[in-house]
Amino acid sequence: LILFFVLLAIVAIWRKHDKKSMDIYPKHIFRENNQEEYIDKHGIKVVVGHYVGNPVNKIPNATYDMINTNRFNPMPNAGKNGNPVVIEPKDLLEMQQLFQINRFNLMASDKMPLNRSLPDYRRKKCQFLFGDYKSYSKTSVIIVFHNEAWSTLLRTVWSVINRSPVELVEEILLVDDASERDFLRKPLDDYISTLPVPTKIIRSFERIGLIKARLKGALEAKGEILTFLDAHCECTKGWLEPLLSVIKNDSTSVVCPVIDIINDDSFAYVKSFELHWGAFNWNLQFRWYTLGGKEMKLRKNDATQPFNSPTMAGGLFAINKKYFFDVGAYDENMNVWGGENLEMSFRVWQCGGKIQIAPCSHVGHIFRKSSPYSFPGGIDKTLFANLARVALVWMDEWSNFYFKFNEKARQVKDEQNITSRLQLKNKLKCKNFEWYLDNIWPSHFFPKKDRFFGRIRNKGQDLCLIKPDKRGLSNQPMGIAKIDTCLKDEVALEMFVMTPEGFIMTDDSICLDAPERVVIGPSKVRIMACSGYSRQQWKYDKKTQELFHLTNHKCLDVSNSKSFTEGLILTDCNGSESQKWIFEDVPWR
Ligand code: UD2
Ligand code: MN
Repeated sequence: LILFFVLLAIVAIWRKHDKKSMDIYPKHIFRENNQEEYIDKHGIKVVVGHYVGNPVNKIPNATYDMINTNRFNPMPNAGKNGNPVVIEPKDLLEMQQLFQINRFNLMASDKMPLNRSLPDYRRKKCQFLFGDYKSYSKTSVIIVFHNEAWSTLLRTVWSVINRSPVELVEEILLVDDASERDFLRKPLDDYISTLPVPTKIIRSFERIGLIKARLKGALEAKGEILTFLDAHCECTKGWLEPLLSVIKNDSTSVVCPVIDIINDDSFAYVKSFELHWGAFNWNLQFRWYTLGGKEMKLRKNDATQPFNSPTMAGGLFAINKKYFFDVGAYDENMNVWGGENLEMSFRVWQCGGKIQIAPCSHVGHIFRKSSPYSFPGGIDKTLFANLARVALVWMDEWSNFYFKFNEKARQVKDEQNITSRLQLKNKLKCKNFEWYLDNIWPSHFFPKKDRFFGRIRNKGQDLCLIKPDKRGLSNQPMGIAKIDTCLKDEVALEMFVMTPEGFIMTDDSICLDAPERVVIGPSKVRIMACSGYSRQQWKYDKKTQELFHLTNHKCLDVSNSKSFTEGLILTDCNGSESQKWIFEDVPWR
């Protein structure tokens, strides 16, 4: 009997041990090539799928071996100083094959050392602003990843180690969202244990998505500040001090660096414009805008000060840990990818905090044209459900506006249980969306009650004013103003807003624009970035149905001359049908 129990105990211990050794790493599955399509936050149609070759260009699929092997093989000078990586012609086919895996040039990345050099991208003045950095709170740097490449992941880590003051980094936390690569298991554990900064890997066994992965990291973080990064970034000199300095002065400020571009093909580091801020369009897609002329002037003397941004891109930011949890962390019912950046932006602003960009802080990020991973549950159940939650919780009656033009979000909106998020909103006494629009983004283009919203139809031709990029004519949102067949359904693509000041605009912050000075003969009318200048102001006469330019008093007309094919023109008012415009209200409230 004793022998039997001893045997049982041994078996139990052995099984426990075995289970443990199996459980250290997430499950390893390779899925089928499942492709999905969606419109990304830059408005581009994106195919999500798995290592699919391009049959048109005869690029074969990436092989299992390519996907699961770490091919990091650095050459000391590749990518040096932020320069592009050169690939030899004999390697081009393999390069394209490897590109499928992460949807960036993996071969180029694998040629670059983990600590490639980069110039100091800051303005001179930035170098002298943070002398007291030792008094700032320490940060945990949290990097979440799913199937990231070895070289990009560890280059991110090394850029943190090499370019941050040691006094300010408490630890680096890598959160593995159920990656399926052998080299991200034991080899990564072993590598991490050799790093000079305390670095830990937190593993999720199930695919939980980047939102819950970040939450997991935040819960384990020891630092007073949390700094989140995507797993394919490169921090540049002096990136951290400006972020932590803002939080030292105001613990309710969520601070983002300037996000520079690491070219997805050449891995060249491209500095981006410092004074960009974030907002969003009618489809709740994140958009960058440029600081307006007035604000620019204000900043002429000092372009190093942090400035407010209505929304953030989402991946790169620092936040006080206590504030992160006080203000509601993340919505735990958001899955996989997308929408969390707007959710956090609306929440922080409406509930008393700020989103800011610190122009002295530069971090590079690989922007990809498509997504390398699957969306478990499908895009409709993930991305659009996330966006539906954003709208339901934070946009009040404005959510109707979003749902009216976004069928996919409309279809999943009734399934959402948002009770706990509404309780949070209540508890924090958050302001409403209208307040946010009026105060945080006064130049927004949403159809408030004081303005016209709908279609603008030409009476003579029975055609509608369109955005230049409608119907895939080009990806340029700007160009000559045109009219085209009015669509049967009410589609956001052909909707315009006319403000009380006379700006006729649409959601990419583009406005109907014509030269101010009166010229002889007709002049072209364009759709251009809204400038706030009088050349974009119009007046509509309901009686005559004429739409005329506020300063030169000419009428908007349809061109019939060859040199102005298709385009709209400004010409002397003559009462003809082609100068008559019908403003068709589209109700949405
Ligand atoms: C942007 C953000 C990203 C996130 C996303 C919207 C920047 C530069 N990037 O898109 O941080 O806010 O918009 O949700 O602002 N990941 C997981 N599990 C997943 C999917 C992704 O861990 O299921 C990781 C991924 O490995 C990466 C990070 O999450 O490190 C962001 O994903 P991305 O790079 O595909 O997102 P991106 O840059 O297109
Ligand atoms: Mn990214």
